Amino acid sequence: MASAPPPYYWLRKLRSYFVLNDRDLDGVISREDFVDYPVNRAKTFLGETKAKDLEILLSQGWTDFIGGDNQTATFDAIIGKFARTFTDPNFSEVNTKMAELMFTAVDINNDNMVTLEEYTRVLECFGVHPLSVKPSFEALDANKDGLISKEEFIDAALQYFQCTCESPGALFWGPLRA
Ligand SMILES: [Ca+2]
Ligand SMILES: [Ca+2]
Repeated sequence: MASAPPPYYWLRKLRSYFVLNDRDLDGVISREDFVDYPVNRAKTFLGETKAKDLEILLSQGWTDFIGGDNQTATFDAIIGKFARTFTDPNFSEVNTKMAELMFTAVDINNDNMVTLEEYTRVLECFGVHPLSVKPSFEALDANKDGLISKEEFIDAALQYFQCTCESPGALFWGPLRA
């Protein structure tokens, strides 16, 4: 079966996600890059409980979306995993579950809403500069009430990993980097 090359804008988001996570710029994402770096920062920025939530989420993410059983993942390997969005009807469901888990980690005070401060602290765990967070927050806040609801958060995550054209969710992980 012939398959079309992945759409440019979708690839650009995946490239940005890769660049964000390749902490030591060696061209592969290791488990240390993907799990240990943000979890260690989360202990400072989010506290031990949310750092643990994040560790569970990212370990699951590593297995399902990034490295699988391997210790490192190349960009092509990751593209292969995320390209399931074009072939696997259950991909949305898996992605939604991950986004729900992430919302739990992001909602630091557990009031079911994410504030700019919470989102800033979480993205800082991933190495996004605080000054870069506000445009993302505003993009994700679809109803413009100054808060990100669980639904808005999940929508944006699905847009990031599944939309092939430009959408507000492209800023889910901060500004595009590639
Ligand atoms: Ca909150
Ligand atoms: Ca909102």
